[in-house]
Amino acid sequence: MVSRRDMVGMLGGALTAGAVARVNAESAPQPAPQRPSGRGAAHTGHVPVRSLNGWTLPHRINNGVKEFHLVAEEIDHEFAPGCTAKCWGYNGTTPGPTIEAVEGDRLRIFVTNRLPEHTSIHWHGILLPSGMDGVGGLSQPHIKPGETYAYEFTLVQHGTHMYHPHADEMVQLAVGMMGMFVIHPNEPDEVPVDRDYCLLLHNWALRPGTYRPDPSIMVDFDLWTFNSKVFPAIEPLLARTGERVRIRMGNLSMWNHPLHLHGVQYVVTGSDGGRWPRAQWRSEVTEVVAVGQTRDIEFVAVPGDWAFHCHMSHHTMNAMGHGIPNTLGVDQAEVARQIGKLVPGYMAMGETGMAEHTAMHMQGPANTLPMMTGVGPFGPLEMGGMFTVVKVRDDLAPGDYADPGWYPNPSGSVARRVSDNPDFGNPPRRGRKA
Ligand SMILES: [Cu+2]
Repeated sequence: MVSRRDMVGMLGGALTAGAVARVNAESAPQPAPQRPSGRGAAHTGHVPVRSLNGWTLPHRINNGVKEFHLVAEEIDHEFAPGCTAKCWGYNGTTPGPTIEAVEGDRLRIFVTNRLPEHTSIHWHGILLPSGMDGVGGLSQPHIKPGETYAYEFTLVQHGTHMYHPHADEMVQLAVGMMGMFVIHPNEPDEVPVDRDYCLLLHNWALRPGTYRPDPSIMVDFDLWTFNSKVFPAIEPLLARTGERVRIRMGNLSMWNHPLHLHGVQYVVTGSDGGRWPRAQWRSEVTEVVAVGQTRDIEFVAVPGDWAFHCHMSHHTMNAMGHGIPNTLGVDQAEVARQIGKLVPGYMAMGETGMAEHTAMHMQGPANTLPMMTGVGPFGPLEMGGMFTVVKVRDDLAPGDYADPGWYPNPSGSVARRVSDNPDFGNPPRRGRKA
């Protein structure tokens, strides 16, 4: 960790507190790195981070500097089979590829703008010189269409960070421009992890039947995503029983998201501020990742298929109408009969609940996912959006990320039906005669 006071001396690009004096003495505006960059994360025993449904940006070493190249551009993005949209991202994807580096690395990041309007990149949470902070108009001129800018700075911290434009943000974030920026510590972890996942939380106003996210929307979104995918297109998170798993979560959406994991008490261990001192770790089963924040959670994997999702229940749904009358408990048979004369196949919705509103029953507008979807080993999962499954198996090889299918529950360990009579057992019910 470095203090703000250390930083004042280090902004010129020194690597550690111990190097501050040396840099001050040399007064070098762009000092060379203390040692060459370019060691992989493996150098310090850290497993490479795995971006769900995503990828890590390759780099090259140029004179001891790690060089990355991001290209801002329009892309065709698939949220899940059956729903694609024109989005903006980096190097062909939203989110853009994860940038992964090690504390102490000197970086040069080229940013080429292939968008129809200007952009910039802000390195969110990263300690760097003011002129590298990427706020268009404040810290630099905007990057005009066709131009390439170079950002250059030395990493003086570790942690889970993000990158995003600081230019026409309302539009550029709303259509998918964002990425993760993971910095590993420059020394081995006291408590190493075996699997290191990362994902970005986001929301999209992709109105049913349309193909471009609407940037003007502030609260009323249709799609809620982990790394720009909705369930069931979100990859499961795999682990072998007993492995220590970290999930790094960043939030560049317009809502806060309480992320809930079944099956374990996880420990919240870090954020933009790096891996916290152990005295600050705390056990939770739900952690709010607020807008603009990152959070790391860690747990020791126990066998099973465990739901991992946002606990805002509308955030585990896909497109739905929010302005409709409440039909819960309303007999709509006559209305359905009348409408059915005009619209063959019309089905009244939601008399007993929304469970009927699943993939099996509903054919929505073009390019529009069912509100709830996904099928598990016991039937429809009735989820969408920010939902996936942590799959833990005894026999998974270390580093194996191939989906092992559904959990084979040991015999006798699944909830079972004991009666189909509603009077079964006659338990006490207030206001009812026994
Ligand atoms: Cu949420």
